[in-house]
Amino acid sequence: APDLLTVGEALVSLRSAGPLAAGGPLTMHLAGAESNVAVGVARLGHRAAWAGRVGADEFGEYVLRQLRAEGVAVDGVSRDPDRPTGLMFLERRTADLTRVQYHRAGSAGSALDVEDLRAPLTAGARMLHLTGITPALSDTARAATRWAAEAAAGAGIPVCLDVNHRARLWSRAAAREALTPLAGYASIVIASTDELDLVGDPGADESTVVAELFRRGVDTVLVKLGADGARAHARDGVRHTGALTVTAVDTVGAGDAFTAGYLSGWFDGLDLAGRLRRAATLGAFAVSSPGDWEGLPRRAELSLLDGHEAG
Ligand code: KDG
Repeated sequence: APDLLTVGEALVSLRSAGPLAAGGPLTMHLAGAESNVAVGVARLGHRAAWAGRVGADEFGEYVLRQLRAEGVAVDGVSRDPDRPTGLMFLERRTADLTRVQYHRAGSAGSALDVEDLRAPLTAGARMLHLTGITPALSDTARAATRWAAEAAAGAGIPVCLDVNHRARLWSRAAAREALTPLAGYASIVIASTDELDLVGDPGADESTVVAELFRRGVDTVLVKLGADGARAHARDGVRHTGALTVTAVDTVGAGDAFTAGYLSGWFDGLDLAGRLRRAATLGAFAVSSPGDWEGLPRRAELSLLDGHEAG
């Protein structure tokens, strides 16, 4: 069984270095929060598997080639002969602003179904990673995510829920309705400050949301603070980590890198401080190199950013 099993939609991302409306060259990349996490974990030498659906098209072939090249197991992937692989366009609108457009409605990945996840879940894993993107894709994908969380929790596989709110896909109210019950199956919940109310009561402050998640069985709540680092709430207290001081060139994928680093530390049996440090290190690699995941470190490269810790 792999260390990590993650489930979701992998996309082909067509990136433009300038405004899309002005045209110009697009470059083709693998994208998808869950597959980004799988790549990050696999680069550090852990066994990672990604399960989901891609089209029986060239884009699906490309997604599988990229994942295989990164050492991510794809035995649990279904090819859908009737639906295309989802696409997204990512434009650098200005030096500081990137914008995303999805072409994923009706995609192979959005047709994810419980049946797609039975075999991967039966194979087991040390950790199941889910994001709040997948339940936004369709009714069947929402049911499949819920089923996977319940099946994993029932089989003693800890679940990491990475909220990842995508405002282009659904409203905050719809997200809250789906994600709050999902959080009840999780051991680890990862959210940015503005996402906490999607796994708790609207308007509740951080400590209230965290206390309620603990009451429902969550062990660790990681609150991402962007350039200010992250705060980890564990049952025995709160710990803060600063972000590393690096030059940010592309923040897309930073959250996925943070999650991959945290989970890698967990697989290595590191204590909370060590897990947070690795999470911050991977986040720093992601923001200071172009691409969602291309710049993530291999294990021997983890120490490259030593000395970049904030004071
Ligand atoms: O987490 C980075 C993602 O935004 C990107 O890879 C695509 O999964 C994606 C999404 O739904 O936005």
